[in-house]
Amino acid sequence: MAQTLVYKILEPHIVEGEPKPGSPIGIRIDQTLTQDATGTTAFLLLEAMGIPHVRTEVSVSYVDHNTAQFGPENANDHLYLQTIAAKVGAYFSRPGNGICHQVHLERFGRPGRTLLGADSHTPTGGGIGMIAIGAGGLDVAVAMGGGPFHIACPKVIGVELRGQLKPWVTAKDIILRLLSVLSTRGNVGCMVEYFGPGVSSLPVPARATITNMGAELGVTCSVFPSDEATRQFLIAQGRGDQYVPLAADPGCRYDTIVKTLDPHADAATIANIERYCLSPSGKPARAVPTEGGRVRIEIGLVVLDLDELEPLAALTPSPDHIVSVAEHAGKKVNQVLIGSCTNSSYQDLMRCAAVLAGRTVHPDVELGIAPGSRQVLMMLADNGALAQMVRAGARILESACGPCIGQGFSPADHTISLRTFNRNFAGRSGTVGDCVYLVSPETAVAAALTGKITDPRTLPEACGIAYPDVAPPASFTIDDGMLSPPPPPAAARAVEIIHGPTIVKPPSGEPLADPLEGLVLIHAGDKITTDHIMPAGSLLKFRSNVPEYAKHVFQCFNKPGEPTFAQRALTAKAAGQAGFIVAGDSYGQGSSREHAALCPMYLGVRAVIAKAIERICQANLVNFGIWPLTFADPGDYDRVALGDVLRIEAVAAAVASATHVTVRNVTKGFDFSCTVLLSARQRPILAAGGLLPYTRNHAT
Ligand code: MIC
Ligand code: SF4
Repeated sequence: MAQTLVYKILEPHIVEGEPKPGSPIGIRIDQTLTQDATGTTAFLLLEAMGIPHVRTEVSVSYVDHNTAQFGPENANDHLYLQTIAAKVGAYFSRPGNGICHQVHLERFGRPGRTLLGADSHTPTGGGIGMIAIGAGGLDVAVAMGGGPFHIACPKVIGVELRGQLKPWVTAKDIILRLLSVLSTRGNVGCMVEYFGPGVSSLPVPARATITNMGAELGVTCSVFPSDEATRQFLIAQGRGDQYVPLAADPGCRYDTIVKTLDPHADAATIANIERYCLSPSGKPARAVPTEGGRVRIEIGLVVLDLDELEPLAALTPSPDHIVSVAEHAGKKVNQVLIGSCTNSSYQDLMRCAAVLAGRTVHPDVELGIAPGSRQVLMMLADNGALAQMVRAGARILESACGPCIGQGFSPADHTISLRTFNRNFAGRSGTVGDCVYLVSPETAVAAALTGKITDPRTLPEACGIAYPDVAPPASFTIDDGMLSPPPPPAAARAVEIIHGPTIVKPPSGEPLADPLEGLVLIHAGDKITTDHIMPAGSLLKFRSNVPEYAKHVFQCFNKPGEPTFAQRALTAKAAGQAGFIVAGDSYGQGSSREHAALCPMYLGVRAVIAKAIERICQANLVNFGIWPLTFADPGDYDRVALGDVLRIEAVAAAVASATHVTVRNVTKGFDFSCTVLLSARQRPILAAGGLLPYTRNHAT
């Protein structure tokens, strides 16, 4: 049977289960990556599981998130990561070497391989033809030890690219358009596969921009074929021998995706689905009324004509809040930031440098540029582009995550910040009430010069700036001087792992009480992101200290003068009462940070009941002994309130085998039903109190 590319790569990696959409599978992981903000916990858990040596083809520990180093915490983490990497046989990418996803693409990504990363943007690797998946650190630690990674066998969403991008329209505009069609919700359990005549004109880093933001779609990963552009990229990285051609079989079929939407809330998405999607029978997709005043649309294929695309932007608070740049042209801009793992490649920055050459940044605009890697930075420095940027008035930032994770460059109140990043969740920039537009580097640099939102296609006429057509380089500068390979075994044995005093051993989970009675500690809305649950920014330095970091759980919902979420949770815990989190749709969107489960667990949270829970979040909850449940009838969400006491009987039996469980609202005196979101593999893990106690029990 003709196979999709996803299944061509996935099938030889399946070590448990059947390759049928929806059925649980375990896959062999060839490569792993961790970054410092998630990696410290991942390696501490690796140690806790007693895994002495990595058993993958390649495991890389990157330091790119916490590079600010205010106080000793970050540096202690770096030292720990450097020593544990040497001890267990992982590569160590030192601070300054670049953002994990960019460096991994440059130096390690290989078509046809699987990559598991403790960062939600790991799917960047799909740009080079990998099945690259983001996960919690504990799952990555298991994969480092040679264990399989478990997912539901995916549905495959086909995206056909036709035509070719016009000047000033970019890969970022492709993924923003796709976000306007598929949105950030309802894509759990799917992988996206790109194909069609439009693919060949996109170089690997442009493909990686698209697969990177597949994370915002909520899909497990996205993948491009491995073709001539992939071969050229690998040759230019001195790794031509790692090329293998890979593509879907002609005539393969993509899965049907069904969306049920509210015509009032989702009008724009419905219009975009009807415009850009085909039904399973190949006709234009059409919305059909269904129960509750909602509509149902079946999507067989998404078709994007690249020559029809225009520059787009995503507005705060969501990456799927898409508008055309032309529509917003003329609005005053105070800050422009170019970088992040989405858009900081050599070609991205060369185009920006060419636009800036011989010109000056608008006096009211602060322009920050962070090259994605030391390779990119060195090449810009060597060819003079860096000097052009500096001369134009850009502030050059370290090759790291920086402002993308709220580490500095918070915009002024009531001003517009244009960023080439991938996330614009409210407040992520560090400014409450921020107004962030996610845009392409071309749109960003246009605003940097004009001081207002500008459709870059107007630059030639309005400012005499010709489109900078930058070809992919025939060879990249290869210097792995800041990438330490694992030492030989004898040297590794002599390495002492340095656990600095600010690194606190992560707590382990416990089995659920039976019956489980608890207090609703929060009744949150839709799209609760991991940034809401466990904020980053200036708090990132507490990642290796759960008791300290846990003080900030749900901090954005705390009210002045009232006890914080953490205080209320700890009071309940001290009184022997469990905590429940109740939330709406898409709970746990965004980051892979397992602290969004680990810290609530530390505070005594034992169950999350939501309308829907995102994939990585669901896995992290189980790994840390928190029971993920969804309302069988979403209408029950409104019947539960903050402070209600909920009770679940016969917990052990439900965790062992039930598909549904009855929850009693003790305060209001009624019962409601919840779906038990557990795979067969996860049931004994939750019963044991999480993956760590489960592994420990099975080791003895
Ligand atoms: C992010 O972009 O939100 C992060 C910071 O890279 C996270 C990882 C983390 O929280 O450490 C992610 O995307 O997984
Ligand atoms: Fe770093 Fe931002 Fe990419 Fe996350 S999204 S890995 S914070 S650059």
